[in-house]
Amino acid sequence: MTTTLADRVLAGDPRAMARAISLVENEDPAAAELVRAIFPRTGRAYLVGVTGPPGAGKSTLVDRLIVGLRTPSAQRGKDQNPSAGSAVSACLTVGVLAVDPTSPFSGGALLGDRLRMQTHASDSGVFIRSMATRGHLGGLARATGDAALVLDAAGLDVVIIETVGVGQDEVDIIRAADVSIVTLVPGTGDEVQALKAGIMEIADLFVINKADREGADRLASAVEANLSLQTFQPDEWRPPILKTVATSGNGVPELIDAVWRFRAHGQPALAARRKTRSEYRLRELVSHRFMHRLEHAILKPGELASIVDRIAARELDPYTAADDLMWRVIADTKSQ
Ligand SMILES: Nc1nc2c(ncn2[C@@H]2O[C@H](COP(=O)(O)OP(=O)(O)OP(=O)(O)O)[C@@H](O)[C@H]2O)c(=O)[nH]1
Ligand SMILES: [Mg+2]
Repeated sequence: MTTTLADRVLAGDPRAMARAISLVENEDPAAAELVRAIFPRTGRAYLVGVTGPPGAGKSTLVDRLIVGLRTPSAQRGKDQNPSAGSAVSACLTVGVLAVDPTSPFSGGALLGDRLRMQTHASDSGVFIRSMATRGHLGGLARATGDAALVLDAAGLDVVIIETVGVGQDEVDIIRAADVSIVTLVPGTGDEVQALKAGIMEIADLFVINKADREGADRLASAVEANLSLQTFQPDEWRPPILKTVATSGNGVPELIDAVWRFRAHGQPALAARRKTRSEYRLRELVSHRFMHRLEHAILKPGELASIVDRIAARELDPYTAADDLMWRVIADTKSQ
């Protein structure tokens, strides 16, 4: 069944893509098989991460990015750029994953996003999907990474991952992206938040959205002042600070240009980033699978909780407990 689903995903069937994303979102056992089948056909899409505080205008901006990428001028910009990768024949196709780490439900808070992006509903070159937390955040980051693989395998040229927040939690999600756009808004104290959360390091491009509001220049200066504290090598990418008004589309063409410039600039960096991502995914998956096996195949129900209680009560130290659990998994594997 999954082979057929994988084939349909590879053929770019939107219903199969939606179903495949549901499988990865629900951590369905069939998801692993699906990813195995599509993985060799991934690595072609360009993954664009858009993050920022709630209400920064990310979805409005993403909507504008879709429009921009679907027009031939964005296409030209990409083709003019010899190192931007293989030329795409007709028009750029775009996938969007709107991820909300704060919401346990797909739908609710994100319904607005769907409605806002409804204008693209009839465009077969655009695929939009909301994703929300099912259980722990690590699960969401993994599901987002896998969902991006699905869209990549389906042949979409650009996959935009929108996620709310500017904290450490989002860093794991945005790690899946080839380029990270951090959106900030004037007059909300974002400067302080941004500096605190350490997002300076993950931003490849800064966007001051709602630049029609007062304080945009002040915010740009604050980000600039912070950037100037860092040393950049002469050939190193220095994140530009762009101003946009997502509601009117002002500054969006410049943003798209900056994305392509980053892409052209960062070929070695891209390879390194993809390698880091592969390593992160591998490590994360091994620990997740290990724990899953432990909890679902080896320990009795409630046993993990009682070990945790004993550690909390200082009857057992965490190192001894961890070693013991590790050996139990190894012993179980050997006995099979
Ligand atoms: N004045 C002004 N308003 C904007 C701009 N961009 C977006 N907005 C408005 O800001 C509000 C929030 O926009 P969204 O696009 O939903 O913001 P978001 O960051 O996706 O929000 P969440 O996903 O809920 O975190 C909407 O009412 C938009 O119309 C802008 O450039 N200027
Ligand atoms: Mg949004």
